[in-house]
Amino acid sequence: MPARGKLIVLEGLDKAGKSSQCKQLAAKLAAQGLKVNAISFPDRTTPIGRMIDAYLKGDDQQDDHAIHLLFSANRWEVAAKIRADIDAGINVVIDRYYYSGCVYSAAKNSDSLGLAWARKPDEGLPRPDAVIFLGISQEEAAKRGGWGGEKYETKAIQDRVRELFVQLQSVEPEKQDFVRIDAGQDLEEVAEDVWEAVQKVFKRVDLHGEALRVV
Ligand code: NYM
Ligand code: MG
Repeated sequence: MPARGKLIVLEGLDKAGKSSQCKQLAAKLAAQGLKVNAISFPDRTTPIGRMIDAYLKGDDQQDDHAIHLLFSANRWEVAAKIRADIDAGINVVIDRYYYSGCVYSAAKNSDSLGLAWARKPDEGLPRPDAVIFLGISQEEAAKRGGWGGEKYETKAIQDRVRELFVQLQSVEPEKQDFVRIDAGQDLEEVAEDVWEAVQKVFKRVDLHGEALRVV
């Protein structure tokens, strides 16, 4: 029986370089003759994704809880396809997942929307075999600057998101999922660290015949 596909997520703040690292990783896996499907969240192409896009661009207002649930629904739309790909031996590389979902919503500091509440709607989704967290320091983020004009792209929110990512990585089960990589390095060094981490995941999953888990 062929090995199942692996589910790898890249996470981090805006400007951490996730999208280009995802692209490189998918290309490297494909170059090894492996099947790979690269996706990103939010997927702005679906009807729910278009509502999210309008919210992020400031063209539409949403209650904090309502938009949170839309981000989650946007993942559930694709959950069965992710599972089918993994079963068919296709590796799935994802740019942002429910970890972003939790921290960006909780960064609004609303009393009724903490990390625990934020995590609930994603329970039952396929759980990644590893989450590669591209960490950048406050200084490095400030140097890169140049956020766009989308919702959350302010220093105050990004600083709070950074704190919440640390908090999320300090509790189980998320703690087990994260592999932290210094994204302040040169792009090539980051890509090498990502590749090294991914190879470890492949070895671990195949060696123990680990089944895909759920959030
Ligand atoms: N974002 C992303 C959320 O607030 N919740 C989520 O569940 C996800 C997946 O969307 N600032 C936020 C984080 C980003 C914004 O994502 C757009 P990107 O990857 O920058 O296009
Ligand atoms: Mg962004």
